[in-house]
Amino acid sequence: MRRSKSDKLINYVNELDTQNLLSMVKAKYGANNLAYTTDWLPLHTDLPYLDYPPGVQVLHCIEQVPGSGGSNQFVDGFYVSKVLKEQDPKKFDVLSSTRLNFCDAGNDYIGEFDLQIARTTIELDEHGQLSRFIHSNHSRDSLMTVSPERAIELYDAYVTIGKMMRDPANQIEYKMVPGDMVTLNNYRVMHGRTGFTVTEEGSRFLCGMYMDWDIIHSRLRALAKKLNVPSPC
Ligand SMILES: O=C(O)CCC(=O)C(=O)O
Ligand SMILES: [Fe+2]
Repeated sequence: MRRSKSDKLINYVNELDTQNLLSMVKAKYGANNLAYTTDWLPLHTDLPYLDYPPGVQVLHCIEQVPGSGGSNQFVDGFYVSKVLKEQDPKKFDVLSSTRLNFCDAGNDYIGEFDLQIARTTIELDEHGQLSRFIHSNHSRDSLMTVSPERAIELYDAYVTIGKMMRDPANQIEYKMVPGDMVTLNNYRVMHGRTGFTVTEEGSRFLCGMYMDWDIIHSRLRALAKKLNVPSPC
């Protein structure tokens, strides 16, 4: 098993990571994922086609392209949802009650796979509070299992929140340098990347991994007990 430095710190890696626990994010010939190209990678949360997507993602920069390109954008999905709710509650309701279909199909080292799920962009808990924000347009299925009338409303709301997330005022942009490590709440924060060019001067390589909130919370509680301090969760 390959283990990263961050894994040793927290002592847990999501066993469902389909890339053998760690994902090697670099441009590859015959890439089966947009992340493994040099293209612009639109804002998304990871693995939306799983019933139980990983709660936390870690991206560790090993190599970065010199010059332009290869920088990351981060957007708080809860923030854009809250603003949408204030500005257009009907569209917020559509996005929190209408499911989109997600899929990922292909062939990799475990053989053929065909992952599919339908879920809402905005998930609410029993008190109507935001509990998850899941978005990935490039993992969205062309299939829509709602009525044509609802599909029109859904696209309308989807375009509105899409414009909000692409507004630079709602984004943090950062170009990682080797040694940087970004940790993201994958149930809330979207990440994207500008396109880049691989030259003789340099390439780009990030090492990614996932963790689950269950285990992080469990670790925090166990540590709080051991250190005799109040548990943060
Ligand atoms: O290349 C990047 O900066 C991010 C790639 C990505 O989205 C991922 O590994 O999940
Ligand atoms: Fe990603």
